[in-house]
Amino acid sequence: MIQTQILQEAPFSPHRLNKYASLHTCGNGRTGIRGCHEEAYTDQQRGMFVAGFYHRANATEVTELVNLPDITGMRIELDGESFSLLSGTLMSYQRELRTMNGELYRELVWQSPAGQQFKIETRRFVALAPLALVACRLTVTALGSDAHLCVSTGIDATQTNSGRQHLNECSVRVFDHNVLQGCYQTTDGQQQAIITSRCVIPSGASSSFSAKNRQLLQHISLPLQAGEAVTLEKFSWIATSLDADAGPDNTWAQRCLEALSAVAQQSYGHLLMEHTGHWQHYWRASRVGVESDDPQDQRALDFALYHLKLMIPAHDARASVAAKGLTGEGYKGHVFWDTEIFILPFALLNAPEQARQLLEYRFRHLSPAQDKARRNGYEGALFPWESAFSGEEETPEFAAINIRTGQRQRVASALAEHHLVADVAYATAGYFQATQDGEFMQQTGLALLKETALFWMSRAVRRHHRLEILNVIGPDEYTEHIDNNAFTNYMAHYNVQTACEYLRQSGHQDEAFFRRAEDFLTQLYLPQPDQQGVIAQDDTFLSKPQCDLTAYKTQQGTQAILLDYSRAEINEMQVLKQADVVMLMHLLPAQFTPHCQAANLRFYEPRTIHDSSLSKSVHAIVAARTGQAAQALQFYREACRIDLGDEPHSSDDGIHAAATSAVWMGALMGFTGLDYQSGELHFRPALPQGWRQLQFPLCWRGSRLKVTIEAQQFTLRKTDARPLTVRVNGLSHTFTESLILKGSHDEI
Ligand code: IFM
Repeated sequence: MIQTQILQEAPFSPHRLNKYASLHTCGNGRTGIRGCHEEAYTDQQRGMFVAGFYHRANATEVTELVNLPDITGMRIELDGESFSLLSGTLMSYQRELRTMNGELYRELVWQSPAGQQFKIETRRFVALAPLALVACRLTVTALGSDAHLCVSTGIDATQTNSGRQHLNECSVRVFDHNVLQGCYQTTDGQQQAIITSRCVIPSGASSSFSAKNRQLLQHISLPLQAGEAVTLEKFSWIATSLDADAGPDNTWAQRCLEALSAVAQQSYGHLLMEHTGHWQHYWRASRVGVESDDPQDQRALDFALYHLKLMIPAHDARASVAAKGLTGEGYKGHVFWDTEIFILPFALLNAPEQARQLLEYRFRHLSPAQDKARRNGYEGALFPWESAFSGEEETPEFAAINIRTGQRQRVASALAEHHLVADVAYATAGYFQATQDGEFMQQTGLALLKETALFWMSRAVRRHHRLEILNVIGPDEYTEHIDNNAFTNYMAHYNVQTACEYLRQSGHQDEAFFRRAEDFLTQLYLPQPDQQGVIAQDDTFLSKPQCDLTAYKTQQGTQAILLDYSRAEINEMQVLKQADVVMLMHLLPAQFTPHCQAANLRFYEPRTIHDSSLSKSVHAIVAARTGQAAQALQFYREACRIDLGDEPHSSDDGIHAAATSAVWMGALMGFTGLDYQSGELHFRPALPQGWRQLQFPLCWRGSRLKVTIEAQQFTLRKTDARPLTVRVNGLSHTFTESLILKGSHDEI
């Protein structure tokens, strides 16, 4: 059994309710349930989300990932007193997410205000198979004298997305005196959800039911004998109209009842055992092991891989990864470039079929992307900056209101943050390099590459006797509407170049396309390094005044600078929200010398606040690759603390999905120098001080590899005997089953 690190919340703090609700989410890539306490707290934001289940409440609202009716809440009364961590006395408390099997576990001893002590244990998991199953268990022991327990639980459809109600309650029923079922429909009538729950209650318990104010509840009442543990198990089946076997026929609700009844024959313990087996399979296939002086490094990696499993909708190519996964309402559950650039590499090198699906998500939405390009006067495909289920642009037109001025700030990303187009192409090329999946290339990849390339060719304009890309936003969102953003121009160039390469290889005949592409490639302006090696982020960046960022850097992630300056003012200063040129160095390292990479890191980092969670890890990677191991480790550990750090509200509305994947990326692409975009596996090991060993699996072109890096040895093992060529520190090695290179990192 692989024992991964547990994620403990200790001690209980009401200030961290929502942070831990996000971190302690249980899920399976299809359903995510926030790790809220069973009992209610005023500020606690419950959440259950199903990948792809979006809805737009009305024309003035933004499409959101629907927060579904809750099934985890329980009102627990002990001798007539409501159990709450905020009343009575907490004698002991332990709450942990067991990442080895995705079980959320809590054990505590509570002394009620009347002085009676109870031991309470709660457990839950969202099954890896079947995906619709959620299991919960409550065990209560009266530690002093006999007592009485009342539990009310069921299906609570008062749940909203921060006040917006997306669902109508269509019917609620109780079957056979023990099964509850609620059928819901989005208010536009387009989608349905059926939630079915069943409690297995101890003998001697009595129960009644109520359906009132959108709450369908079972009320269970039973005596507790002192010292005797009493257990209640609750199983729920979460079905939505996205499921393959969903309605419209009216037997769907019946099938949900049957499906639940089949699994609920088994005990929580039995189902947990099976579920643990699935998680163990995942950990055996994907775990990254680090031997480090600081145990937090392993914890961060286990946390990241746990959440990666939860966020990738491996079951359904119609869904992609939301910016907060399925852990909260943040960013309305929308999909950004985060998926292709931060999350897809993990899928690609562990379960390539999942990376393929993530690309198929874009391919399915080629048509709306082409429409968006046309509407804006371009050719090809302009993928939306934020997308959901339909593939339409979902970026809100305005950001939150400025309550001092009453003005709303327009969000320009949908209009100008076009680099996402090249990011999709970059991921497509990377997928093919790592898999050589010709079928994908024919059916999906070539169309993605060609349509994205066409976009750039039509997007560039002739100015100063060259082609330029004007009025864009690069990854650094504090700098808007700029010309020739280095990141965008280089990525667009890469996009068109790669499209040409693959289209030619496949025998594509469109000569007019190739001529136009050649013209684009030779004439597109690519800002060059100056004498110090610095590449201008855009045409005007270097002429703007610098700003002392010390105060803001200490509060990074909070966007504190926006309290002192308007966005328009920030736009006119050398202030970066997140890595931009440094990001480019990370994605296309082969195009820049190590000296140039280091120079840009040195130049831009002091100008970067890291207000975006996507920034630190990228700095870590570039620092590690340029031989600055100590600085890299510092960036890396700061990146790991984005969700795991002490800040009590850092993750209230969900974990940072891309930053989480970047914990994996930082370890591999930074400290082992892993790069695959060119079609060959490259390593340049540079373990930081305090890391004795780093070990991880990789899936490369159908082979399963195990990489082990130690101070004096680099080992690659393979499970098949096909010859493979890899490059370590620039030197080519071909091997069949294993490659062992002895010596320090520089020597091998
Ligand atoms: O995609 C990111 C963007 O780069 C910065 N703001 C948050 C988005 C979602 O994570």
